[in-house]
Amino acid sequence: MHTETKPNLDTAFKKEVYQGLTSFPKYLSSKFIYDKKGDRLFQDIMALPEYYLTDCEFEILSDHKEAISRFFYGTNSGFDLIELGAGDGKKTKILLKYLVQRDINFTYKPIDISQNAISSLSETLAKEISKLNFEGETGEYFEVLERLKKYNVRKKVIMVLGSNIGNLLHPKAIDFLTQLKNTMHKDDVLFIGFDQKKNPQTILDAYNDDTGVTAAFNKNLLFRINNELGGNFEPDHFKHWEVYDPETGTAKSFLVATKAMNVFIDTLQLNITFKPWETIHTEISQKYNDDIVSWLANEAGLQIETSFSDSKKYYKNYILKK
Ligand code: AVJ
Repeated sequence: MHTETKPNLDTAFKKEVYQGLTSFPKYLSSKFIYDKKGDRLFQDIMALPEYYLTDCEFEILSDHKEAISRFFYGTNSGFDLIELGAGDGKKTKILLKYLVQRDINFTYKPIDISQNAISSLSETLAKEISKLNFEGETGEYFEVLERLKKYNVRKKVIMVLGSNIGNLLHPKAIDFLTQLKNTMHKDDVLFIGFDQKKNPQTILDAYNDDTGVTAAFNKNLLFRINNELGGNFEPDHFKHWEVYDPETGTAKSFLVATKAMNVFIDTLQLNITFKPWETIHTEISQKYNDDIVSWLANEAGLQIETSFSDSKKYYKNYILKK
């Protein structure tokens, strides 16, 4: 009898790739897109004219930095500004510069799943805002939440920009917000961005640029499996496909096999077959309105204190409290 040796699934990446590619229908998690190349492709996405999210949030932070900061200020002991999914910090810098210029007592604690992002962020911050106190950390949201509990000496401002929460389905988003709430005290605030429902075409275009940047970003999952897990995916034979459902507000990304294929992933000792036009679901980017945000917040035991919007009303940043 042929006995299979069990592959050693000793990292989240291996475990989840194995899980997702042996499921039906197949899926992979977008959180694994972000290696050095993925980070760069996401920066390219943020610079796309179609990807309105970044510009809208930039506008909100620039126009309302004074009003927003007022919710941050604590007592004399100052506050910790903890950013989940800090990325390249382009938008955050507006607030950081404003706070440092005013000699506000705070420490910036950026956390990101990408070690690469945290390293380059540390470098640019040291250069551009030399008076800033900061301590960066690497990790996934849910594992990092545990560590948040240790920042309990003074007021906490938790910041989640970029509508990053949109990668989570509602039950997971509630879970995430609940866990954030559990780390918060009465005066702590959660400052969080939610991309809003709008013309479905505008949303679809944001995830479907014809320069192919988003396609390359999505396919980076396959490149990472090839490079890090010894896979032999042919990314050229997968097509990036985006759908947006205006009823649920969910944008969904897929990689679609354009022909029958066999793929072998060496470190997982895994053979996968693709039928022609078979899909891998890779990402959701949820869109919201005030009712949905307030429902999610309430489910998690949080309240909307106020919100800030851009002039086109495409995007909103909310101040949530316990
Ligand atoms: C970083 C998760 C907010 O979903 O809009 C951009 C990632 N995916 N284009 C998003 C993304 C495709 C982005 N987030």
